[in-house]
Amino acid sequence: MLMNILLAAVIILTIITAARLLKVFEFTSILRGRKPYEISESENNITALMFLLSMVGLFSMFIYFANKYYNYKYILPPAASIHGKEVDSLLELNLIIITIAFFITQTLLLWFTYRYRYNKNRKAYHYAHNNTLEMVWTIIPAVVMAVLVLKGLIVWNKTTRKSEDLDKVVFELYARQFDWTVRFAGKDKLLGDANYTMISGTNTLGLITSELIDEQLDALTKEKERLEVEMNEKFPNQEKLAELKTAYRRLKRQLQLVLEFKKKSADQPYQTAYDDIVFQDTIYLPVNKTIELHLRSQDVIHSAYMPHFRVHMYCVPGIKTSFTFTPTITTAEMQAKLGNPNFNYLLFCNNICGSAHYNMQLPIVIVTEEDFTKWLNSKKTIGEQIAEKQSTAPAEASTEEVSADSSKQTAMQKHL
Ligand SMILES: [Cu+2]
Repeated sequence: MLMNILLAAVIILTIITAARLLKVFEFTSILRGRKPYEISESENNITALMFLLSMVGLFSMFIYFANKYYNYKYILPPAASIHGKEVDSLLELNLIIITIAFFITQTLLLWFTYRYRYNKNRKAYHYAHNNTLEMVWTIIPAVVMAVLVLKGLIVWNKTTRKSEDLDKVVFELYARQFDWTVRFAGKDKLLGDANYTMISGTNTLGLITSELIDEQLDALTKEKERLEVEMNEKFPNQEKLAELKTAYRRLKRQLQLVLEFKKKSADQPYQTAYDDIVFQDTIYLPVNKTIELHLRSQDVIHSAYMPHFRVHMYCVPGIKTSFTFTPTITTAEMQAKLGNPNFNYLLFCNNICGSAHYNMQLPIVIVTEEDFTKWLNSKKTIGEQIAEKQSTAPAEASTEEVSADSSKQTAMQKHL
């Protein structure tokens, strides 16, 4: 603290001294019969030389800092996915081009300032136009930009296209303030249908199955009746009544939409969700297998970021996004590589989405295919959860959630 105050005092005093010195120069030049700010030839030469010196300083600083900070610690951690290596080479290509452009333009800028400094015997040449020059500095950047965009587009297409690999692993990340819900597709490699109208306290993902439709219809009907009673009270508060009416309209619309699912399910039952696996703790993924990640959001825009896999994709309410990648290094291998036995891959939310945004992270463990299958088989599917719920408890008393909230805290503490 004291050091900071001293430092601030020194800086302020230096500025005041410099300002006073400038005043002194001004007065002495007036005394010598010169106009204030008229620059002598030697002063002009010194200024020009300073440009050359600053060029040396600038370049030395650039080389020093690039050497010091261009590494895993400050740029990106080692890539652990196939396309991650391509992303890194794109980044490197960009940096190489930018560095070359930086050295060329800054050399020209600072050298010209020195070389063509003011000289009273020289008159500036008016150089109005040169077509060749215009062509060169338009075409070269255009070609370079086109190459960069095309190379980026190739990687983008690869990662955002759904995979045709039959052996792929399909999972979904569902974001909401402030946690992630993970859902793995079962053997059918399909994520069961879901819709926002189906979202309830116990069905956070809005999954659709016939049981969940009935549950939702039941809950919505009860809520509708409750609202009706409240609206028909004898001496209603007008403001409250307006609020109730809006809620009632919304509820009726939701009920209508859920009823449509009910009708549809009579012809074609919703069955794809039964083998889905939903949870909220550590994600296990197999190494060297295609992973097809789907993303949704319940409330605001979130962003799923797994830096080691170079996976980064927005979760947008109302829009489904996706990302395909293949992890190449298991957690154990990465721990050995980094010499850090506590290392864990992580999933973050990378879009400031509210007050507890920092809380949106989950550990990821990359394991062999065998271990992954074992882990996945140890989890209960939605179908199993529904069956269990129906056999053990009457519907009303049930507190079991489709997504296991309670397991999250302990799992996070264990892993972080
Ligand atoms: Cu978020």
